[in-house]
Amino acid sequence: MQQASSLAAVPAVSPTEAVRPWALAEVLALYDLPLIDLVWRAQGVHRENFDPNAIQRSTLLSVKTGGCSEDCSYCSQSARYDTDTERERLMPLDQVIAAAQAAKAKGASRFCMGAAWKGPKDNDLDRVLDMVREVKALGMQTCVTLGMLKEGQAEKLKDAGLDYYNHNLDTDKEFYGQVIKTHTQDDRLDTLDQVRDAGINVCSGGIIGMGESRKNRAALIVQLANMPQPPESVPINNLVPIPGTPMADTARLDPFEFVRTIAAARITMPKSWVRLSAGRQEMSDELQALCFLAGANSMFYGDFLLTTGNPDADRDDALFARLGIKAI
Ligand code: SAM
Ligand code: DTB
Ligand code: SF4
Repeated sequence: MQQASSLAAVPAVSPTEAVRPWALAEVLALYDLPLIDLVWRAQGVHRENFDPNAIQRSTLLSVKTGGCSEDCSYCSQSARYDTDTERERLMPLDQVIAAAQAAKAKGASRFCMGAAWKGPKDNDLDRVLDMVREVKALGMQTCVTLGMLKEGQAEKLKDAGLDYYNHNLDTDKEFYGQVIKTHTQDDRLDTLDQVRDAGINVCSGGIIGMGESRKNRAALIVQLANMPQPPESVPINNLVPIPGTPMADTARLDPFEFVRTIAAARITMPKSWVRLSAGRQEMSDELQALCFLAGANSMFYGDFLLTTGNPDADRDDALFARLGIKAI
């Protein structure tokens, strides 16, 4: 594989051509491009593979909140940190159905249910399976994020009609141990293998702005892009600093570095949906438009993510109208 060590060495990829495996130096060279060149190139790849004026919208619901055994340093839901997040038990089925109906009425095409677990116990999973069946019956795409899966659980989710499983690699292997100590990135990869083997679409991305280096960010993109089959959906989250967590005072990432990360994801994973995820509430409309120009074509829609806010649906509707974007 050619190692790109200078701008001249960035391979001139035909937009439709997926170049894999990606070398870290190649992706770092993408990050080093002038922003306009990088965004231009990402937009070219985007247009070859997607309608550039269409954005997929998913609504999130936290079906089990807080009290998680894991120590992820960014998370409001870890039992180890003193945050404002109140613990809540697994939500009753009728409340989940009502929330999904409301999301559908507002125009979301996918409903994502999140649980603050290391992984689901079998009896909890049975209740989530009912949620998946009922949401699917509404005619929506279904997604869950439940933590690490044990053998057989992915197949049960598939049988219930699950379309996507979200499980983020979150950060580069080298940086992972500085963020999370209660499990390893290999544990997460194991769950992703199970999801893939069960025939469920994979949704996996990460968080940036946690104090990682550009090299760490590029390495995460390389890892995702070089999977035997890249994730169908790649959420790029900007850290939402949560008071009480070890990351509460982390310095804010340069927004253009966020845009570069979206562009790098788009170029290296031409066929994947790249999701502009957490952190959107703090972004201006102009910055979001730049992210769409760089190839983001999916987002969370609705006033809440899991425990933090998201732009009001009305603000998003107005933004789409101003940009001439259609929701899908
Ligand atoms: N417990 C499950 C897990 O860890 O996969 C599912 C829920 S967990 C909250 C889902 C994802 O939300 C994490 O992998 C992380 O990428 C993202 N996330 C959590 N807290 C965040 C924060 N403060 N800022 C940005 N993203 C965050
Ligand atoms: C993902 O990558 N981002 C979403 C979803 N998958 C589950 C979660 C974002 C959480 C942001 C912080 C919070 O609201 O607690
Ligand atoms: Fe638990 Fe998931 Fe939060 Fe980690 S990210 S503490 S596993 S809810």
